[in-house]
Amino acid sequence: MFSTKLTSSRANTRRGLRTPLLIVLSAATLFIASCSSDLAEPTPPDVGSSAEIPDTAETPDPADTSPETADASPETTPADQAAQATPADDLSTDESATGDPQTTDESNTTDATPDVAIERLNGAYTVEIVSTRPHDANAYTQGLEFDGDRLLETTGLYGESDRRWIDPVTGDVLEIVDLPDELFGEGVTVVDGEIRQLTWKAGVVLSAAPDTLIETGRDNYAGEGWGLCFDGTQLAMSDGSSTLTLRDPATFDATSTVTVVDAAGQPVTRLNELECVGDQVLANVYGLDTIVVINPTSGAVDATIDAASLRPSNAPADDFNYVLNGIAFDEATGHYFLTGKWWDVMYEVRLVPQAN
Ligand SMILES: [Ca+2]
Repeated sequence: MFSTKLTSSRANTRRGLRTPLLIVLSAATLFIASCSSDLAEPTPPDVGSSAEIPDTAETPDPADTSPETADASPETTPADQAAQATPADDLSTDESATGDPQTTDESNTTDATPDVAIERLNGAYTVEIVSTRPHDANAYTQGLEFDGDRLLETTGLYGESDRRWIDPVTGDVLEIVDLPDELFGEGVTVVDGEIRQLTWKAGVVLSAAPDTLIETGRDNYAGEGWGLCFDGTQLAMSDGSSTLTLRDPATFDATSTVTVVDAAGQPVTRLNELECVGDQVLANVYGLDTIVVINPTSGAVDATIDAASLRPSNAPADDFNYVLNGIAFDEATGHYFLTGKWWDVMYEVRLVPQAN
């Protein structure tokens, strides 16, 4: 069950680390802003070009720098701690910081249509909020997926990574298992009753039992691990570049790769958290409020989803740690659950075609 002691300890640790981190990130953000008026986020290493993303390759990868930077100087002032207070100490009771899910929750009333048909997405979409749910603001979200009426979430950072079952209504952590400190957790999916969780740079995919979340095995792969999803036949995996790697779900062996390109034929880099929906793959684009919808056979971007309206009050603008990064499709309603790293809320949304 959810351990208050464990979470409080983790929360205190991270809060203590956040002030120097913000200083470094603010400096990086100012530098980036001086280089680009269009995008204030950095480009992680080993990514290609993209028409939407200016070249900011000289800026450090925030995922790469944040743990180390944070470890360097953990001092935090009382004022900082107060300013950084989150609802994570008691997710079940603090509704003031989470948008009061009761006032906006329509999902279990008139809007729910069980087991809706999955429509292929094509064109440009925005999101319409159906409900707002609490989310652990100490969760550096890397993967999110429904399994029945539970949500499976994985988190990152060295020494803070875990996998957890959460209640999608209350946001309560129902079960949690930490990763070893040397593993930086990434995306997750469930394959035939087995959890598969990526790690960032270790080249290791973990297996775990759904009932207990306890690790049951490991397989290796080449390169970085970012996002993962399973369409019922094959796995799709991202590595922060514009490449999707398709894999055999039993062996985790790569079966093919495809380069994701936008309508202008430009590679779409920084593909991050994934969600397999029907025969399409949705991908967060790291550092952007945009989700791309990919044909995993051709690599074409069939659709885009503008989720810029979702950034919560606890996520500073232009802070590339608090980015959108969590997509879970709810087959019961056809809605999507979206959240981000360290966000204190998770949104249930429906997709709305953009005018014109
Ligand atoms: Ca997902």
